[in-house]
Amino acid sequence: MNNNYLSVAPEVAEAIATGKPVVALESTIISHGMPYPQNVETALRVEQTIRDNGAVPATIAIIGGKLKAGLSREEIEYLGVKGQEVVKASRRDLPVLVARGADGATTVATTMIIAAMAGIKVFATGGIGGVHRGAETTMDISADLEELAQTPVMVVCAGAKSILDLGLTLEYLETKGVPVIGFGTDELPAFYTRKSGYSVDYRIDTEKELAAAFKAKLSMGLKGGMLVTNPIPECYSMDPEYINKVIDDAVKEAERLGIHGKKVTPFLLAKVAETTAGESLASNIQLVLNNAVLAARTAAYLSVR
Ligand code: PSU
Ligand code: MN
Repeated sequence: MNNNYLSVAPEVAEAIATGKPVVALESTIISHGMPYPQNVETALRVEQTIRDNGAVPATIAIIGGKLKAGLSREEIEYLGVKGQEVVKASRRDLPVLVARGADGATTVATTMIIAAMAGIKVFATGGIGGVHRGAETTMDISADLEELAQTPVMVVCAGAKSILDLGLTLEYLETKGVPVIGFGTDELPAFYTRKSGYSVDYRIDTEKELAAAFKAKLSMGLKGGMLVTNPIPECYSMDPEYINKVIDDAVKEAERLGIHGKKVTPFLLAKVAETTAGESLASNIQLVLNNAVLAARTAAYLSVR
């Protein structure tokens, strides 16, 4: 594949060319996932954490129609200040945004696409999109799942929030042939909490083995990625009863207001953050940092040639 739209930051390009570990980061979490200024502070802290763990960070976004792998501090600040005004860009948004020279904050799906174009194999985030509750009538299933089925990037997350139907999300991933790994756990973590009641496909306890499994997948030419779910550290996890009640209320309110399409996830995220008065935000920040550490260390094993 060759395209004139991809723009890889010099530091990232150098790392890829010389086989140094690189970790991709998404930008919807900056524009739509957290409020300003915590979004910018967190994005910069996550980048620093990746550096502290021996890898080069590549935050991904669409700026002026360019698919950027590696943003400057100013570009991160720009996306953070514009917040929800930036277009949330999933796979289907790419053609028009690029042709128009517009900006876009990349979801998990789009970040995977651009990471793969740049040659980056590991990506750290907070939560992924999935099958929404009630999807049997709304058909609201995140494009993130289709991307995991076709694009060769390892996504390190803290599981999925119960704004989704976690059982249906796992069924969908199984159908699509996406391995769901629990890092140090047999149970799928549910973002704010370490437990969900659902099992992962495999438990893996070391970064080295995570890398080995993904290398095997790539070597066999099996298309698609791998989902690594990393539980939030115990001390930052939230009370499941409390957070699940907050999420249930947010889902009901979204239904009542008739929110649909791409607005659903940002609406639910904002509602939960608002109701919990920042408590969930603190957990959210910590779990992203935790995932950044795991992704950076795993990328080191993947970059050994
Ligand atoms: N879930 C979270 N935090 C997020 C998102 C999801 O807990 O920030 C964002 C991610 O960018 C994800 C996107 O890729 O929302 C999914 O949106 P949708 O459900 O519309 O596909
Ligand atoms: Mn959707």
